[in-house]
Amino acid sequence: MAEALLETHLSGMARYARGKVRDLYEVDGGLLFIATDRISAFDHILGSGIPDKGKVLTQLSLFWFEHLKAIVENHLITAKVEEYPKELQAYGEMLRGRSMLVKRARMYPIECVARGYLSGSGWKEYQATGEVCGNRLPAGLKESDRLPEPIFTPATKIEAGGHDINIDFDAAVKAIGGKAAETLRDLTLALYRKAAQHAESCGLILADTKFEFGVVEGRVVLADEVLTPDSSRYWLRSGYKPGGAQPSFDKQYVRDYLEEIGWNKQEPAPALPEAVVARTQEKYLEAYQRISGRSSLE
Ligand code: PZK
Repeated sequence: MAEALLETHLSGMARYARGKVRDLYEVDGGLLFIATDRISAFDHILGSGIPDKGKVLTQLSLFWFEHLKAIVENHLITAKVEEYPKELQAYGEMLRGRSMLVKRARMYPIECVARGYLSGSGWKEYQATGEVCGNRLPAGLKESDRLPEPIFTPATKIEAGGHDINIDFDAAVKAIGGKAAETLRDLTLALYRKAAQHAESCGLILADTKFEFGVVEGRVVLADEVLTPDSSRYWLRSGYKPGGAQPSFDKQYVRDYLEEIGWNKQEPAPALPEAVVARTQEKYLEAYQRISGRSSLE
């Protein structure tokens, strides 16, 4: 098995942002987005990576950028290492397949979430109030039920560690203005509908997903990673059974293992046994194959 890439070091280049799983560097002509093989569960980065996970997530984002480009422009410049600035050529082997050169955008300070099913924080909020982010829903819905219509459920970004906070549309208007909030809501729902339709044709349910948008040269662009298992909830259509939580398409073996060993969900996060790593790696590859229709990462 190939080794997992857990950290990136590009000497002499300034790191622009570091996420749980992705690293973003400032480079000539844009930003370099690198997806590592790190994996999180229960809000912690685990002690083991999943080999090729960063490649799968990058190739999925590229597939979706292409699939969705008629709806909205995106921040991608190129994912071909040969086209990267020359100071990056020394890192070609590390970057190939798992990186993208993107346009620097002025990012909107909200997370744009679309939900077609009732799960996670949406299910919690619905049980308490009958609404999700100001969207009133029919009474009597069960956990994981399909919603009558997809809904826009924005959230505010919380730096390092904390959970995003769900907000209603009025709070999004206060954060970014009415015109922008309407634009991002409409784009989010249009992107979700198109992606959910494709996922369904691949035997998957796209329960919900998170987009981030920015502005480049005055135009709204889709940024960040898109429709990856890290930014989305994918469920297998076969076996879908509302009335409880659905197994995670990608992380279920990891969660089951962590529950089985009784980890208290505090640092340090455990490493994973080889068999759990191998089975999880297969799930990421399967997600890529189902969604992209390609049999292997190039
Ligand atoms: C940007 N993030 C989220 C955090 C990551 C990513 N095109 C862009 N221009 C300017 N800023 C960003 C982007 C994008 N995408 C994205 N933060 C800033 C983020 C941590 C690690 F890889």
